[in-house]
Amino acid sequence: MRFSGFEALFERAKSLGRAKVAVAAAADKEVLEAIKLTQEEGLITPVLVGDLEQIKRLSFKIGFSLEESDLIHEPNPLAAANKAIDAVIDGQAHFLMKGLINSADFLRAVLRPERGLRTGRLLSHLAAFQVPGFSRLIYVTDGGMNVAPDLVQKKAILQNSLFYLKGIGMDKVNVIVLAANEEVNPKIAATVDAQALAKMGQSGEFPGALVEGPLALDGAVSAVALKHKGISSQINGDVDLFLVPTIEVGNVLGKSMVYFAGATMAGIVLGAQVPIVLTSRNDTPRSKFMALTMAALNRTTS
Ligand code: COD
Repeated sequence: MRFSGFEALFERAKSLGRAKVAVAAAADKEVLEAIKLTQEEGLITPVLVGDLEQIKRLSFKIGFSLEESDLIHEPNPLAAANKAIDAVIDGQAHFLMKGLINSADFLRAVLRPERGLRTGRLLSHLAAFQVPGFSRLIYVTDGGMNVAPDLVQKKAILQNSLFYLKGIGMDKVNVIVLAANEEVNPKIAATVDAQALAKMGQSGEFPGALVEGPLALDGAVSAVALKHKGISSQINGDVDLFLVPTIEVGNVLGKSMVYFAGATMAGIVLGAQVPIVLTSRNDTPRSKFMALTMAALNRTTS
């Protein structure tokens, strides 16, 4: 099973009933707008942690009634992150969302050794893209958290994404380990790692996934390009998930889809005790809404 777009993801998430999200440093207009939308759609109810005076002022401004929200007053952003994480650990919320706090500070709070959300697994970022002209969602990992993963980390990043995608109902995932070309060159680590990951796939280490690489972007999305280049690929242009070599490649690939191709993007962090919504200020309300949807879907499978 594949998701044709965010609408299909949303319908599935909605069928699971409301999830509770703890929002760290929630006094942010765009974040509250996304929370308002998702609550109105019956997807979530929030625990809002932050400066209550500001949360109330902003909520009033956007017409968001706080009647169904749990409220925790904590004006300091880092302390708010810690309290939101506490709410998750204490079972008051199914997942976590970043508000008006620096991403790295927020992630460090998530990773704090005591009362953090560590599991022993590597935390990694998974983004989903609805790209005009494509009849399926395209996923990219990791363009948001791990800066320059080694082979062991790439394997863990791939496992996180496959665990998520299988958990939401995808029975077969076509994975391309992205590089700039198809030849394995010892001087280009991305190609060496890609070959190693493809071999792991062949020996059954990623059940439910077809893993190929190294492959450049054109061959991942175009059977015609593969034919021109004389490359045989079982995936044959039908990629679901890109595993990228560095954070920059993932970040640029994702933003290119958004800014050059008009794609909508949503992303979450996987590998912690619960999914984590880590949106940036530039994300559109729809993008934040869809990130909440991705996390809500994952509540029992994280
Ligand atoms: N998964 C699990 N544990 C981790 C991870 C991870 N991905 N990263 C670090 N840890 C653990 C380490 O094992 C260690 O115990 C502790 O956390 C601190 O490790 P450091 O010193 O390597 O980590 P930091 O604090 O320097 O950085 C961690 C960040 C997540 C903040 C860092 O990786 C980062 O800034 N990533 C990029 C985030 C970003 O800017 N994204 C841009 C788009 S939003």
